[in-house]
Amino acid sequence: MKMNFAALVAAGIVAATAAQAESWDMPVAYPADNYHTENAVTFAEEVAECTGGELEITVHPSGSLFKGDEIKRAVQTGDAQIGERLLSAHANEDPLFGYDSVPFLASSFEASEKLRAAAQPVLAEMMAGQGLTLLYSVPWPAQGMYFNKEVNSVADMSGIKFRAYNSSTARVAELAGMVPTQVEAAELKQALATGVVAAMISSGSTGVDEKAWEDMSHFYDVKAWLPRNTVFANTDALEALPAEQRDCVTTAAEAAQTRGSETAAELSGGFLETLAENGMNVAEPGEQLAADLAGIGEEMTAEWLEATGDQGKAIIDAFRAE
Ligand code: PCA
Repeated sequence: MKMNFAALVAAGIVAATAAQAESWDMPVAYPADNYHTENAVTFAEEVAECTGGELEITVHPSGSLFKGDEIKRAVQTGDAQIGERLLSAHANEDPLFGYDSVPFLASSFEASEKLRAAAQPVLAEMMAGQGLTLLYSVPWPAQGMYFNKEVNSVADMSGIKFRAYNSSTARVAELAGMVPTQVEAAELKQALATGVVAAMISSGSTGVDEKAWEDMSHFYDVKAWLPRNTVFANTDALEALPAEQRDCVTTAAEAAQTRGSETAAELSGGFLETLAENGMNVAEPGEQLAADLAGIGEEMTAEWLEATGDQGKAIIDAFRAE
């Protein structure tokens, strides 16, 4: 029996829309209930709605598809079409990726947004050169320091095993006489529980995700910087989409950036309250600690400017001019 296309669809032999729908994988490094991941899921839903279901993006949380440190490469090679990554963790490729982790340069949500805007042209161009299209980025709350004892100065940190997530966090550790180890968030709880690391710099958000109070006792709200998670697509995959679908991705990305940034700011105070409610000592750094860290910050700012030259200076100048 000969059947036409409509008859095949009606008979369930061919699925008319499913056959046309494009499926993208979106690996992310952070847990499903973290606001970055929830924001990415909403982004994917908006893209699905806008494209009438023709572009389906599946978010894979907690480094389950690709580990945090593999995500950028996976998107570059096309093994994933889109992904979210802490770009500052790639500052070893190019120090400009670390623009958001220069100590005390931008330590409020407002300043973080200005710095993002100032860095956007340089960042987009660098990523384009790697076959990636920058879509949106969302800040983490300001970074504080977690320890399992009271710390009043950098001298008190000597020899502590410190979890790093990028080269800035490793450099803070080195300059403070600590011993840095790079650990992805997905492995952080185990590293803390087994004593591989005993301290870290991160936000209240990650502290709550990891139940930091089970492993550490003190949080110092030093507000070192607000690193960002950045979402980018494989440029070839993006360009292979029909123009209307590409527009859907761009529009949803813009909305995700605004929504995610607002959510981060709304939640940040509550994270610190949760740390305190669970018994952590949450405090401002004392005078000596703040002064010591300011000194480390100055040194690291000079190092970053030295490493990035005119481009780094242009970002800081544009940030200050905003
Ligand atoms: N959480 C992420 C990066 C910065 C933050 O606040 C982490 O610790 O991996």
